[in-house]
Amino acid sequence: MLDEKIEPFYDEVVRRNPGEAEYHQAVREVVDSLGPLLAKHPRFAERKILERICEPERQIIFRVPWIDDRGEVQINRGYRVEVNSALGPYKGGLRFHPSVNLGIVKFLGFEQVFKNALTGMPIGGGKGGSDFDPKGRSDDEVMRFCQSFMTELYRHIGEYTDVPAGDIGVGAREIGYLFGQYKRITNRYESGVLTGKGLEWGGALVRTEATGYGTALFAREMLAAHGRDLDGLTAVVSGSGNVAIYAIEKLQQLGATVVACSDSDGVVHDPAGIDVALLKQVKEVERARLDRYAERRDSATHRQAANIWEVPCQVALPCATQNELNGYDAKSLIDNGCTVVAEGANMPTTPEGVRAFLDAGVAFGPGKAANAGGVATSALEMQQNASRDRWTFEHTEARLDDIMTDIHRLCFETAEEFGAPGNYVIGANVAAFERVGHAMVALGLI
Ligand code: NDP
Ligand code: 2IT
Repeated sequence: MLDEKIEPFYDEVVRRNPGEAEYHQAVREVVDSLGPLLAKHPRFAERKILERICEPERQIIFRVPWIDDRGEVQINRGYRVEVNSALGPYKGGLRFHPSVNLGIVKFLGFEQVFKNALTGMPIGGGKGGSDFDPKGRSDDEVMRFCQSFMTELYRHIGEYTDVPAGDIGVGAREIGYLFGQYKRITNRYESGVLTGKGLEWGGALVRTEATGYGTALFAREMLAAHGRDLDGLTAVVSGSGNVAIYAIEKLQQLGATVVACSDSDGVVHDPAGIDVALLKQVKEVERARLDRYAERRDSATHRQAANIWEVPCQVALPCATQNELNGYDAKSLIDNGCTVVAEGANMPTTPEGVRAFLDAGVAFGPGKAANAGGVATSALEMQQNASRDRWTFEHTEARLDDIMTDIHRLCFETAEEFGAPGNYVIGANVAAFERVGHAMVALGLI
């Protein structure tokens, strides 16, 4: 496809997928990067690679009925969108959050295809989830929901077919209930069907930490490309879930001070540096809200409905959710001296925000590159399951570090090759699309 055909192509994607704003946004960002690549490989246009990538291979929507603790019937909607399997089985997380809808699952699955390609591991892309809201639900309710969800999902997944994992609202507890039901229905101990498992039953060391660690390592590489490091820098990390907690931990191990984090209610400001042990106790053990952190720490304050991006910092890692950082926020960060942004969440920066960062010369690492450490370590978990092996923390973390360093180098060098030095958005989109595109050409019209 030539450059002038991109606009009508995008219009057609919007027409065929009405009302799916996040999906349109994710497609637009990739498509806008691809002109020079499509000119380089005419075969991609002949074989309609872009058109096929934007049409998921399979989209599954199902009813999830379950009974709450009061004995009342609840009905949620479940999704699994299997976007592309040219490089390997569909791979990607499950999100349980009331905002989940088809457009959100499709945007996440679309991003996942490219992210997974960047890891260099043999994994295709997909995503799933439900509009189930785990907040305020008892452990038994979560279990009953997961069992009902898997009672339908099991027929669509498998270690060689589709391998889900966690995302927002889905951690080791939920993966446990999902895996237990899969095992019961299929009568197979098929460890490689899900990743993010507990360490006692097939999980891999470092998977819990991997996304956050990987994002911090990507930020380290972005600084290293300019002869700098994290030591002594001030950072801000939005969110306070799985990705945020371990991004904070690794940033601080690398010498930065993280002075703020957040949840959907507000912002914790802690100029002394976030106490990660206390944060884990509040969020992972007690499953409490973030204000409890501030109650227990003298140096910290909690402000409701505050804007975390107004806290001055040199490094910012958005690690909560999509479109959490807009053009105004980007301008605040830039005005306050921020020079490095790495996305731990998927598509957390709006198109206006991305443009502001690129125009200001901020080093901007898009999620599909910067947060790929989670899914890459999922692939390492699959590898350990397949070989019935168990690696040490140090060995696995060293693999993660190599993978993140390689992804950074690939994006950096691709951006230079395509005439956009320092533009990791173009570097990531082009390098990933090239990998998936070559595989799709080789596999014929499928
Ligand atoms: P968690 O459920 O562990 O944590 C999510 C965090 O983001 C919480 O602090 C939550 O606050 C906040 N959040 C979620 N939705 C919203 C919202 N609509 N508005 C404001 N805050 C919100 O999820 P993860 O840490 O796993 O995921 C965070 C991001 O990272 C997501 O974008 C996910 O897709 C992405 N990601 C996750 C990977 C993984 O391995 N887990 C891998 C790669 C990317 P609250 O508790 O108040 O809802
Ligand atoms: O967005 C993501 O990359 C994830 N939620 C992790 C996917 C995975 O399969 O580990």
